[in-house]
Amino acid sequence: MSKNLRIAVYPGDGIGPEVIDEALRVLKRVEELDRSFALEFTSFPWGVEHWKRHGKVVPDDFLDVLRPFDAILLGAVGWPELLPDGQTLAPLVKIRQAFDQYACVRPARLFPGLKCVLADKKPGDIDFVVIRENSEGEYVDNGGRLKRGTPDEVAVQTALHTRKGVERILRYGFELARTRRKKLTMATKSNAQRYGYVLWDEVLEELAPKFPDVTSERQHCDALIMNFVRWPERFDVVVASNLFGDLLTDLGGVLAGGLGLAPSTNTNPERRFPSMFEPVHGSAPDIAGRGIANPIAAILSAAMMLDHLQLPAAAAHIRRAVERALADGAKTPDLGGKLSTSEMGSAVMACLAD
Ligand code: GGG
Repeated sequence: MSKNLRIAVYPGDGIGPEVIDEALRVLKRVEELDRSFALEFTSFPWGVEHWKRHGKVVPDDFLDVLRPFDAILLGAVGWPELLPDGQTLAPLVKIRQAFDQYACVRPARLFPGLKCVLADKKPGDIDFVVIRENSEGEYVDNGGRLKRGTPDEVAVQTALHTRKGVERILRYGFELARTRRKKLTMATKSNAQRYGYVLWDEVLEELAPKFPDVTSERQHCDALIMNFVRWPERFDVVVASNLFGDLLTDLGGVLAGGLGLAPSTNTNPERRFPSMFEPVHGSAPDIAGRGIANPIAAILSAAMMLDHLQLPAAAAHIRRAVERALADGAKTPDLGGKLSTSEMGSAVMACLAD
């Protein structure tokens, strides 16, 4: 009997709809080939266009609309010339927090056939996963502004780190490290941030003995960024706060061939709410509408969605096809090639059939 799954699709702005179209084509093809599951997609045209028509980026009840779905597939949000970043990004952050999608999983793996921006690094040297704490930290909407527009203006933005939040994301990282090369690195900045990151350090120290098979360490985030560039092969699982994780994963994406390839999850591990899957990249207004965006990050995000939906064979099928297409030389302009977005999608589809 086939498993029926309902997927909410939020293509968003800029190149979001272009790359999501290709991810949907690939998902539909895998569904046809696999036959053990059926995906029902419902698309929500939210974002800048919705704002132009209704004065809001998303409808007021958008969380209630999304809640019954099995998963959410997101493209990209934002168009700074048309709307302040804070407005377009807010629904994305609200989804992550309201649905307790506390584990943002962002793998960085250099595929065969791709060049690394670092001299002498090859596939195998770049293979790590950043686990970004996704529900609190620096992204909590906690602050305010005083004396606006005056020379004495003040802005306060307070990060919030809870023991529960830090402990559960570190546990998630340790569990993942157990299935990989058994090494965990935690990003900290406890030399300068004497409250929040000291809590992170203490929780790591308390948890480490519970995972004796995993080697753990902490690095100040500034040094960690430098070490990503110097010695990427030394990293396996990296756990970071919300903001640090956001910053580290743009670099991780570039080390693994480019942001056009970097997938991401926003996972609620307990499955009480739908999880969300999205490319790491943003809406890239500079290339929107030109049909040249790389759809691989969206396609790999769709594969991560299938993994979460407990369809590992279908997910692996997509990943193999992507790997094969890239090894055969399929490349969009960001990778130095000439393929359009849909030609890249077709190259992956062709490899699915093999
Ligand atoms: N692919 C989703 C997207 O558009 N992300 C843009 C962005 O700025 N994200 C910030 C974040 O992930 O916190």
